[in-house]
Amino acid sequence: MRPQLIGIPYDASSSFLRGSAEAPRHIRTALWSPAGNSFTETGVDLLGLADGGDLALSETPEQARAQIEIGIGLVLANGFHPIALGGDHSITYPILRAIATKHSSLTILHIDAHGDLYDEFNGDQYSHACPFARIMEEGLASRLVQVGIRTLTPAQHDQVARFDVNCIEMRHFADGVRPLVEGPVYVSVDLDGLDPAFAPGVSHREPGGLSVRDVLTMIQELSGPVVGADVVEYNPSQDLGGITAPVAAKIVREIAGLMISTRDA
Ligand SMILES: [Mn+2]
Repeated sequence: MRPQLIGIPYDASSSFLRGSAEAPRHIRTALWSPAGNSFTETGVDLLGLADGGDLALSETPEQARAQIEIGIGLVLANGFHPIALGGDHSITYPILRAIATKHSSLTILHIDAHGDLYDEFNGDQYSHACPFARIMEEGLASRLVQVGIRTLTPAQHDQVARFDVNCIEMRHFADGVRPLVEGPVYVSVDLDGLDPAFAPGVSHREPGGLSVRDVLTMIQELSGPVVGADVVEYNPSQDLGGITAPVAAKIVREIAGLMISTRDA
């Protein structure tokens, strides 16, 4: 499978702090930094990894969503599997609208401190707190597996039940519960799923989270083809010494390696 990076510099649906629109170029810089080399941990050379650049996006959320859906559709039409560099987490909904046209049965592996399942947040159904409610309502995925969650409210517990989400809360992950994911999978990584000790450059720091190694292991152990992915919510304005960009890049790197080493279906 051929992955292609695609930058999605959009943060207008953030509920607290903006800044994640600046993330794509920082992630690319970290990915190709001469501090490292072009190989994944599993020995895949990423030299020549396709990069579609950044989408040009409107500040108007409705227009931006349409532009993201079209942009991802073009990545797919060109025969690539997208790895989206966010941006805030609202981008996952229009991405999945495009992906779902190609895959009738898809599991989403969603790594996050937050469920992002609100029916609406501050009056906005398309807030970065809501994408997985929209995705599940529209049937864009057949199964949603969440890992690292540690902020569920009663309203979100109701949504977990409504959409039959396999929600592995962080306290249960810490007890050894691990996701079982089979078949085609879309991977959505919100960097605030990691502990702020590993990834402080996020808008919503939530202590008590995953390690970088926890996330890499989950990615490397996926058995089904990864048909698309996003790495979202990196906020360079909140980072400390730029340590979060290499974390985002490392996750992108291992996802890309896994795609490259997977045969096309
Ligand atoms: Mn989050």
